Amino acid sequence: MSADVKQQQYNAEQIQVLEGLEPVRKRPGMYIGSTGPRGLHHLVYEVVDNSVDEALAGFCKNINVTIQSDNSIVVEDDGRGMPVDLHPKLKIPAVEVIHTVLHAGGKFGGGGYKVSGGLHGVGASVVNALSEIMEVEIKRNGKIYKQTYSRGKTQTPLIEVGESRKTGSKTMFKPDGEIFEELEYSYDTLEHRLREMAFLNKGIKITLKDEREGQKRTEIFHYEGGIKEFVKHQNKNKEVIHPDIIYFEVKKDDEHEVEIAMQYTDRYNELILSYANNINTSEGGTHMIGFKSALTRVFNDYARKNKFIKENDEGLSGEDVREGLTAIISVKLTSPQFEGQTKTKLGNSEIRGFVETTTNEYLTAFLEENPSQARIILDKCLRAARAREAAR
Ligand code: 0RA
Repeated sequence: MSADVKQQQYNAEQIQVLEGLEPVRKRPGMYIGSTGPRGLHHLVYEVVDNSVDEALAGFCKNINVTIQSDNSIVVEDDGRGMPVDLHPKLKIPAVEVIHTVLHAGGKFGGGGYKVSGGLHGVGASVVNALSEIMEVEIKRNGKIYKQTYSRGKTQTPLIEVGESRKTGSKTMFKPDGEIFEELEYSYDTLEHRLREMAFLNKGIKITLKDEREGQKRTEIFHYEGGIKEFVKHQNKNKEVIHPDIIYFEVKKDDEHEVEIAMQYTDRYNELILSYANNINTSEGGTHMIGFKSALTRVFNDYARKNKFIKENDEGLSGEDVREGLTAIISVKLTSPQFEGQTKTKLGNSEIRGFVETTTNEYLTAFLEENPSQARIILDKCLRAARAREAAR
């Protein structure tokens, strides 16, 4: 990199620091998509994502989300507590940097899979910018610290307010009525996303509590079986055709992980949900392509080997082997590339081969080890193929 390009980058960073969060308040849509209900709910996901990151890093088990009676939100976790030490350059506490500097602390940097990069992944500072009040309480170093912000600006310095032997972070925010068209949270919307997060991150316990008058309730989302239970949940009102959910999880290196769960139902349609770093990749991408190729390959190989179809027969199509299938594909990677119209298409090319090889291996093993279930699934695929032939 040339010296003047470096200089430019340096200046750009400086400007961002100096500008603070005004740009976020000027163009909220650029940062959270909209100022309607979607954007409003997005604020909660941004804050929860930071706690989920702490859980994925292995430091936190419980996340509590509360809708308070005034439609303010509290997110509390039992992680290490946000860092409070002074930022070497800015000379203010790290937690204050996280909340008042755009992108800074957004994803802290360094190691682990982060719930980010998807639609927005903009961090706590954007939530602050769009909140009339935001308060953090941190338990760390045997102490309890507190700081408040408003509309992107620090309101009170970080102070010690007590002592505690526990660690964790608690964030309260109230979305700004000057920004959002509507301030009322939908329990169902939050429930749907938080349950999905719990399925995608097995073992973490997310509690959702509604304290609003007339709709008080609490639900706990905690799935030791992870996406295996997600498939069961998706199939709960459907007739499944074989007893076992096919499931596998493989970590390749410190940078790539794939987890797949699948089960066939008696339906004609397929339901394949794919995720990258907990973000629903509704436009699919390389993980989806790898999975689909492996599926077609494995069932055709198995069908030929076991004489379900003749050696030089045309074989089963992709649609034939997906008919009635419910599947969840979840990949985690350190540098996800999101592409497509809505940035919900995974682009990382290395993921395709990884998912394909893994699915080939585990699905083949499942069919070999479970011949009676293999037979049921194959029968359904063959029926789909015959119906397709007949229609032609
Ligand atoms: C210690 C170090 C780092 C982050 C956290 C604790 C932490 C952040 C949040 C946000 C919500 N809950 C939290 N709990 C802990 C920085 C880690 C790094 O630099 O990778």
